[in-house]
Amino acid sequence: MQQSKPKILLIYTGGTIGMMKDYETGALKAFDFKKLLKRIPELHLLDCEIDTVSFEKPIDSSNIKIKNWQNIALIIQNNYNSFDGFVVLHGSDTMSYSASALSFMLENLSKPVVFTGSQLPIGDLRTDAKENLITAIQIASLQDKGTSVFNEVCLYFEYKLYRGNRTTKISAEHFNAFTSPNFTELAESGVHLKVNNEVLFQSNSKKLLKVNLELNDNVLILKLFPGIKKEMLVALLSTPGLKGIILETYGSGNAPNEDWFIFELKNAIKKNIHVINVTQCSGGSVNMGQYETSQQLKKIGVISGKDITSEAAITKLMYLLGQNVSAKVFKTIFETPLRGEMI
Ligand code: ASN
Repeated sequence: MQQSKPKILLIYTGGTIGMMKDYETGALKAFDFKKLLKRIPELHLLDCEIDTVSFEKPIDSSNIKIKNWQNIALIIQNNYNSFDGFVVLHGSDTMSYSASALSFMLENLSKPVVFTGSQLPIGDLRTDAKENLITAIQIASLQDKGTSVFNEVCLYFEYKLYRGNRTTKISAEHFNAFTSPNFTELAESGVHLKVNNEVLFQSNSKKLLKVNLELNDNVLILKLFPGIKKEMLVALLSTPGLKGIILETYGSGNAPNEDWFIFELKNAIKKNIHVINVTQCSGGSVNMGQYETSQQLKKIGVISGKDITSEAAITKLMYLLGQNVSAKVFKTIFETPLRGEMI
């Protein structure tokens, strides 16, 4: 008996992949999806069934908002039982944020959700879009004894498949636009697709998919720099409604240990504003207490982001706030890996 082909849902949100030059301004603008598909006749040659759905108005990913993440999550929820895998076509600028957000929103995922896009539009002769799209679809279709090989939110770009919430965009020029500084690739595409089986996320497949739509965006990221002034910190921390802040610190989680700095942070924590320590280094982990310049942070209750990316940290913060996690356990839960986003 012939086995049925895997069914893949292609979700088009926008991004360079589907852009064309505006005749008047010369700037790249998101384009109609149907016309985009006509440019890739190769899709018909793939050994899977592909269905497509598009954002009503495709966007440049610099315009992405929580409501767009909710839209993607709802599309996946509504089609979850009818498809074997999902490919999300997305602009590369904020793809790591979106992949991170979706990893938290989609709990107990047992099917692949693969984000991809490109640096050049699909209509460009030298485009990187075709390879990215075709391999992303093959990855989403990959099965072993009838079950999906990948059960997590991934990001595929330029021959590498990454855990989505471990990635960051590093180049506005190279086709190799992403990296995953603290976690090895899930797979690499060469003559063969080499899957790194030992590192794949093991979901509890007995549990049903739970879609968490609530995210709280009363959050901000503050990157420290030598010379940061008290007035700036005070102004940021008194933002009305602020619930949490990602503090991008130096090295292994170090910050100025001047009295005013520690005092303002301590004050914020007292007011139930969560402060998370994430390193501005592209690799490595926060280790509060290693230096004198991080001992105080630890003492006043700053949360360790360990080796998390800023993209995953800010979306994890939005997610946990959206879940109304109580102040008592917030630190413990934040410091626990939920979707493989930290050690
Ligand atoms: N500005 C584009 C976007 O993020 C960049 C890209 O897709 N390469 O939508």
